[in-house]
Amino acid sequence: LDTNLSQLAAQLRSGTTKNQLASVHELASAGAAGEQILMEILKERHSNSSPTPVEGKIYQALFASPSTEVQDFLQTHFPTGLVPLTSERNIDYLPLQRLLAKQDFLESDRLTITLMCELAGRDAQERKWLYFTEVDRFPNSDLKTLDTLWFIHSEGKFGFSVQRELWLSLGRNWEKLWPKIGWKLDNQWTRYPNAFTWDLSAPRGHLPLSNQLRGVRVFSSLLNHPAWQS
Ligand code: UYC
Repeated sequence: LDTNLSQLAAQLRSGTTKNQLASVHELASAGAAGEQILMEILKERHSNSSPTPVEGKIYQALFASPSTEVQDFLQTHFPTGLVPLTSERNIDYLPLQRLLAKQDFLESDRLTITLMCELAGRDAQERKWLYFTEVDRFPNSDLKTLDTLWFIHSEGKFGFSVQRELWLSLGRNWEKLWPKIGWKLDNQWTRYPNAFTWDLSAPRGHLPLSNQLRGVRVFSSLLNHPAWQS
């Protein structure tokens, strides 16, 4: 094995998170030998614990590979991805897993809104937006599934739990949160959809979006949900 590749493998096994993410990137551009290492490490890391952004990034790198061997590996070991797609209301999160796996954050954001309306029930599905009372009744497991999918496929940048953590760190102050997550710039609301940033150059907590047109109650219910207490 090439020394450079072994160094990258070692860095991926024991470096800081930042270095691990960087080595995934480099291994992914090192051809079949690099992919082999990524497949091995994904298998050994995934067995015990809940998935992390490093595993999410390895999965994404392999997901983008044209190699049939790599695609067969993913299909065999991770047919629905890394996150258990748990739902208490029979929601199918696989299409969202696919969009996030290919880093299509704009379509992932749209689908997340659609899935949450589905989760809320028939009325919300027709209305196409949520009441905060519906959000309060969301099952913990479904919110955690959504959050973990966003979190591990964004290098740990996106997801409701990231937004919640920022909001708490700002003393629960919405006006401080908006510029922090890029939803307001120079005291102007960011315009949907084109003024938002649909890639990982976005600030932490930028996605998923929550429309503020009808006020902050829905977003407040999302960030205050009991799902994040446990
Ligand atoms: N939009 O400005 N937004 C829409 C955001 C506001 C507005 C959708 C986020 C401010 C209208 C999403 C921000 C505002 C529509 C978001 C933002 C406003 C719309 C699609 C920064 C005017 C057309 C899903 C906080 C000053 C639809 C959906 C409608 C749509 C997200 C206007 C995801 C994060 C206060 C007119 N905006 N939205 O909910 O409902 O429709 O009429 O937040």
